[in-house]
Amino acid sequence: MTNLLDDLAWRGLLYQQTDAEGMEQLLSEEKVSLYCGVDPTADSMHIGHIVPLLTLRRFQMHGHRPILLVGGATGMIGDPSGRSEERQLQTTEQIDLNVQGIKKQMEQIFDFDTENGAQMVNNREWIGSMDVIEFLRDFGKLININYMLGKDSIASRLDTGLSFTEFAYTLIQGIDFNHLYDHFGCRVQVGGSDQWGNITTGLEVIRKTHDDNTKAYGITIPLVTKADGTKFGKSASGSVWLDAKKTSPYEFYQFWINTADSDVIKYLKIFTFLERAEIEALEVTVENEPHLRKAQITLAEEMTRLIHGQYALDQAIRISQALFSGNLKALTAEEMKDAFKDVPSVEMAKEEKNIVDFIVEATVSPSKRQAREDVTNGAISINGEKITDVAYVVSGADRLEDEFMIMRRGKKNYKMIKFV
Ligand code: 629
Repeated sequence: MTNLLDDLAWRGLLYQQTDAEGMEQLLSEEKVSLYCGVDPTADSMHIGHIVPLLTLRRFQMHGHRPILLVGGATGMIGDPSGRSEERQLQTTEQIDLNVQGIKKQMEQIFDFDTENGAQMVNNREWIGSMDVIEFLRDFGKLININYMLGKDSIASRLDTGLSFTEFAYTLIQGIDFNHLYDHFGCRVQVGGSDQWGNITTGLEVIRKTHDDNTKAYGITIPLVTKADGTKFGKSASGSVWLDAKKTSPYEFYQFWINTADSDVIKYLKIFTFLERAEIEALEVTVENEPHLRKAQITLAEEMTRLIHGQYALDQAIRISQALFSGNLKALTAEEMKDAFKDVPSVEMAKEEKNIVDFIVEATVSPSKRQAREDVTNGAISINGEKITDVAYVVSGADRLEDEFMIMRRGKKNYKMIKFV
């Protein structure tokens, strides 16, 4: 098996390391426990969250043991790292709901019952019961204000404003690392590059509360970037969520399919468990036959299967093929709704109407004359069925679930008609 750190480096997953040599030595000597935390700011994770989690899985595949921390306590505070503005506090009830959602998603990504199965923890377990005097005496005293002011996440907010609450956040995360070090034998913390300050605070706490030869390490992962400079992880409709109710498996699949040639190999390295030889073979196809989009298809399949499973992947592929071929009849009403979510839509009344009038009212063709011509030429279809008779009457039978219709003009112009 290839060396884990070499593999991580090749994948572009190593950004900063607190002690690269020490860590290399550690991993060559023993199987370790390591952790990454996610704050329950929403009831679902998005694809930005999974990069460090997938990295933990890579460690797990090499025999190490992942600890997944859900920030039931830190989520009550809000991490200032990488943010230019103070956060709005969320209610305990909302945080609790979010914790449930995130735990469920973590359970889907990891193995829990093998010898080095993942463990899940919630920092509310130890932070929740700590009183303020204990916090200030046992931990506050360890950290110098000057040290904290040197951190990016804090320094960058001094001008625009930072509450004491968010200022104290980094120390809470530091206490977590110390707690996991003591009670779970955790030696390494992994996070995105924005987590560097919090990870090093943890090492500081560990150093101050233990003797000199204790050893813990931190590594960060670079921010995922796009070659065109726009922000990674957004689709037309916003963040790409893991929750199928927020981002359908079809949208999820499409997000990856739409990856640029200049990004796709990088993403295969970061997000998939394909091996080096397989990724290098795909790199050749991007060079020689980019129009086949083999690398994008592989990426989309791997990611959709990983997050949503084989069945949802098959469905996403079916929708994509139906859209590509124009054969909408192969789809269920549910699949059509999903497929055309981002297509322009118009609202119309539930009335019987001549096809030509209907087309004009739906703004599918610009004029009656054009509409008549489009119908006669066979350019118009309703729910995948061609309509060539200008006397055709659009009725309830053309409505899917009595609610909507997909109308197509020419090869690619779709419109969703919603009936009200
Ligand atoms: C307590 C809380 C800990 C350790 C970590 C944490 C959460 C951490 C944080 N992370 C981000 C989040 O939760 O805020 N303070 O949204 C997010 N993370 C994944 C990556 C990240 C980071 O979950 O580390 O860099 C995004 O890629 O922003 O004891």
